[in-house]
Amino acid sequence: QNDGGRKKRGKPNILITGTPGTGKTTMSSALSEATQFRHINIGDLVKDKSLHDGWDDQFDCYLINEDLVCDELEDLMEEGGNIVDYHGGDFFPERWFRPCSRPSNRKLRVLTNNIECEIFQVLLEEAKESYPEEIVVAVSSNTIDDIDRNVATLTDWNRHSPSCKQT
Ligand code: DAT
Repeated sequence: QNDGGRKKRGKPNILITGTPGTGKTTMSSALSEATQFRHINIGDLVKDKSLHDGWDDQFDCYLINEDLVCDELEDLMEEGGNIVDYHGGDFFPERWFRPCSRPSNRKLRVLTNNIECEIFQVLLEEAKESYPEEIVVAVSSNTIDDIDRNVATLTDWNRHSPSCKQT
């Protein structure tokens, strides 16, 4: 089919990451409502679709099977328009969150949420090692006002860069 030579375009994907309890799910829900992007809570997905290798008694959580998670999400991520909510992110394929070719789209595929604790620096460094540094954005989310402000900022960025080359 002749599409005028245009490459497939899609909405960006956004990764919301940070330590547990710092408001990732709260912010992802609000952002999903504001942007109509799909909210994917990895913890819930792993549980609902059994994408794990059993329960870990020591850490009191499922042993996530990273390959199964990536297989499950591949089509949706290629389509774009996803908010991925998880306390890690180094195992996701980089292409899911890579920067767009247009300079105006160069922000924010990856967002690191919160807060003033040591582990935050570790996560931020991890995110910067896993993704191009210019798309990693750290925000603080210590109050409800912070959430509103972050959602407004992200929605605005998204509005100004609604599409991006995914192929
Ligand atoms: P996470 O998904 O990172 O584990 P959550 O969204 O479930 O975190 O939030 C944990 C709790 O903190 C929940 O009771 C809501 C509250 N909370 C989240 N973000 C907040 C914020 N910016 N200010 C105040 N409370 C917040």
